[in-house]
Parts: sequence; structure tokens; C-alpha cells
Amino acid sequence: MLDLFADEAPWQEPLAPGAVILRRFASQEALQTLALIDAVSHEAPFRQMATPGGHRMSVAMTSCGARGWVTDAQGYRYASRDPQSQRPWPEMPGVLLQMAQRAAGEAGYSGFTPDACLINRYEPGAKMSLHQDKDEQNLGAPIVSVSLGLPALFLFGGPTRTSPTKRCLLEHGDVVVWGGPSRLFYHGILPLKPGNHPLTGEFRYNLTFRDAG
Ligand code: MD6
Ligand code: FE
Repeated sequence: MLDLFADEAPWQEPLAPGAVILRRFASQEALQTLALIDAVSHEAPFRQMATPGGHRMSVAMTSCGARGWVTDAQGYRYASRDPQSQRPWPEMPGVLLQMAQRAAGEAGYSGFTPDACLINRYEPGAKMSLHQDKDEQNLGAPIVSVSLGLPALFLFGGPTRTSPTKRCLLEHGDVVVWGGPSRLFYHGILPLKPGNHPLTGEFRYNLTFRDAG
């Protein structure tokens, strides 16, 4: 298929110390990435997990790589097997690993070796409350986040839950790389507005590559 959405040259927007948005960085690889998400989800289906407090998440998730992020009554953690099947998570496809490494390098983080890729799927109304990503062993490594499909409003805060937040729209192909001084900053996603994206229909997908170690 001719990709009418991959023509723009990428550009960078600083977000915070250590954090940058690489606009449209993943546009060229969007179709391939969506096909790989589909393949991963056949082995490890999207599921809405329960928080430790017993709330069902509105975002459906799966993972690939040596580790996957899971939540249940026992808490948030990384696990080397899919709790639903007891099988190892699907391998992280080489093209995804390489895309994440290129994005990290572009943002000044060379030598990034993610071992986990969490894949989020949002339907209209789905959201991600303000949170910190702190379940990874290696907090010195950045996180690379790839957005595909419908746009979403991203809230980017500061070191405390009540820090002022800025809102930015993350669109198809945008990649956020962040680490360093803002690695533990609070962030979230506002409820997804309904829409119809030519490549993903009513969904938004987000992939986050982490060194969970
Ligand atoms: C999302 N992203 O974009 C949710 N976390 O759907 C995250 O929670 C996130 O984009 C850590 C680093 C980058 C992220
Ligand atoms: Fe996060």
C-alpha cells in the first residue's frame, strides 16, 4: 500500500531536560510496525489487566521481548513469561529493536539495549492516569515511546504528582525519548477521542521500549 502519511521529514521538539519528541520519526516504519504488533498479539493477545487496587485498566496491553510488564493484585512488575499462557513473551522483532536504538541515538542516548517492549492499545475513552515508570532496574537507561494511529493528548508533568503538567498532542509516527533528569517525571494520556485513522481504525497504539533488566 502507498503510505500517504510517511512523506514528512522528521523534526525534533525538546520536551524537558533529557526528553525530546522526534516528530514523525516512525512514520516510514508504521505499516511494518503495525503488522508486527498484529503478529505479537496473535501469540500474546491484548488484555486489560487489573491494577493492584483491583481496577481494570482501560488500556489493553501486551508485550514482546525478554520481559513484559504485568499488573495484578500482587503489584506492578516485569515478568519473563506471559501470565495468561505461561509461555515466554514473543521475541522483540529486530526491526523494532533497531528503530528504538536509532531513536535513542538520535536523542543522544547511544548504547540503548531494551529488553522489554510494552504495547498499549487505546480505544475511544481509554486513558492512562498520571504515573511514573519506575519498575525498571536500570533507571539510567531512557525509555523510547512510539505512537501510532489516532492522536492522543499526552500530559507531561514533573517530579511530583502535583507538578504542573504540559499537554502535547502525540500523533501517528511520533517518538518520545526520555531519560536523564526527567526519567521519573509523572506523565499520562487523556481519554482518547473517537476517530478513524486510515491505518489503525478506531485505535491508538503505543510501544514503549525499556531496559527493564
Ligand atoms: C502512552 N506512555 O503514550 C503511554 N511511559 O500511551 C507512557 O506511559 C510512557 O510514552 C514512559 C515513557 C514514555 C511513555
Ligand atoms: Fe509511562
